[in-house]
Amino acid sequence: MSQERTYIMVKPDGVERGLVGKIISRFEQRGYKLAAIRLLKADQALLSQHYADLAEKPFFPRLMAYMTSGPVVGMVWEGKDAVRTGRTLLGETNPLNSAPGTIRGDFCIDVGKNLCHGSDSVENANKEIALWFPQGVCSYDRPSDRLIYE
Ligand code: DAT
Ligand code: MG
Repeated sequence: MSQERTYIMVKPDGVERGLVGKIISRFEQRGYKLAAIRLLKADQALLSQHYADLAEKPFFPRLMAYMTSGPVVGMVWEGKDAVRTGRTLLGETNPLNSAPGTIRGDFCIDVGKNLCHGSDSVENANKEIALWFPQGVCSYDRPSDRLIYE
């Protein structure tokens, strides 16, 4: 079974709106395994590394202000196709394009308050996991895997 991992983060609006549990539930109920979780107020330095690819975008200063406005919950979820399916569970970048049933499609409206982050490739997932969890993640056996994977 694939041990692919993805970095999922509840943004400050999600934390302040009390949606952390609901977002965790989406991943739990789908069958993914929690490998790490952390609540923190991220600083500009950390977020600038996380969003390095977007540094030249016009919305970057607003994105930084949003992401430093309160604590975030960073998580690592593990399982088959975790990166691609994690993005599917989140929905589209612009919540207005997100289907009902996705996290963004169910809980938000504006792109600048889109609740959550999910890695967009396995390569970026590995970089983001190393950035947000330099201490490493948790490896453990989960007996219920036999009920989820064939
Ligand atoms: P995603 O979070 O879906 O991977 P992204 O990596 O392109 O999207 O952008 C990171 C975040 O930046 C996104 O979640 C919200 C913000 N963002 C992206 N495009 C934006 C835009 N056109 N206006 C305002 N914020 C934007
Ligand atoms: Mg992205």
